[in-house]
Amino acid sequence: MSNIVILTGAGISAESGIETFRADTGLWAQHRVEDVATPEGFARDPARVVAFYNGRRSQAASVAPNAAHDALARLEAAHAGEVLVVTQNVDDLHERSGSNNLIHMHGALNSALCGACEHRWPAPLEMQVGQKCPACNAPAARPDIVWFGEMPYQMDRIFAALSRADIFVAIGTSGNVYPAAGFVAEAARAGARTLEINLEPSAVGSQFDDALLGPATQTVPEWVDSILAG
Ligand code: BV8
Repeated sequence: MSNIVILTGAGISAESGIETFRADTGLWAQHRVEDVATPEGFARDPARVVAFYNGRRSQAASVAPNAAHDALARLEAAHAGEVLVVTQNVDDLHERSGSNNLIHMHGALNSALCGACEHRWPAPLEMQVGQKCPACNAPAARPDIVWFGEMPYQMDRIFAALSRADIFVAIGTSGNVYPAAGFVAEAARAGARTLEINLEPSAVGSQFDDALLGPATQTVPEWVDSILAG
């Protein structure tokens, strides 16, 4: 009975129509990271940051999960051991496909966070700057997103899962952002077999035991079928 930890990145949602970050025409070619994905950028120009995430929230709401998300939900339902999906994505396509054992390590578009008391509540489609927190009333609402320089969520739970993983798979992630890019080394240290699924080898591709190259909507269902076939 194997324990499987799966790290996903923007590539798994690309074929649903959500832009990745580091492609030539991706989000980071259109926006400066420092402006929209750091606490300092939010402090300088909250309207710009809130508008950036409002746009991405409405885009995520207009697309559907694809065959790769569906295959991971099918794996969780049918596999005898633990299946944990750790996603860097802030869209909700994994949960809409039916994945339940899921960690959003970089936050979620559909959640709002109070910068004063850390209360969380469902984000409206259009957040406003200075919206009041329903718990403490401070005008300190922000998107519940982990920006550069902030601590990703549920790291203790992720490292505990990596330490007991038999199989670690990274899907559609470029291996440029830490600590997620370090999970393959952590899993390998714990004795897991490691697999990268991507269009091309990532920045940490040489650290994986195996690679499956091709679009996620084809490669992920193929891999899930092979695991479920035993
Ligand atoms: C932290 C906000 C302390 C969310 C994002 C070690 C060394 C150097 C630097 C650091 C280090 N440790 C930490 C740092 C600093 C920093 C960092 O990593 N900097 C980098 C740039 C060097 N990290 C942090 O600040 C993090 N916090 O470290 O706290 C700490 C330390 C240790 C332990 C615990 C805590 C916080 C990082 C959070 C960043 N937040 N954005 C948002 O707006 O969405 S980053 C952003 O990048 C997104 O979250 C995104 O998910 C993430 C990763 O990007 P990818 O998902 O990989 O997307 P990308 O476009 O790059 O790649 C797409 C891939 O898909 C490609 O490979 C492509 O080939 C593939 N693909 C495309 N289409 C398909 C496909 N594959 C298959 N099928 C397809 N169809």
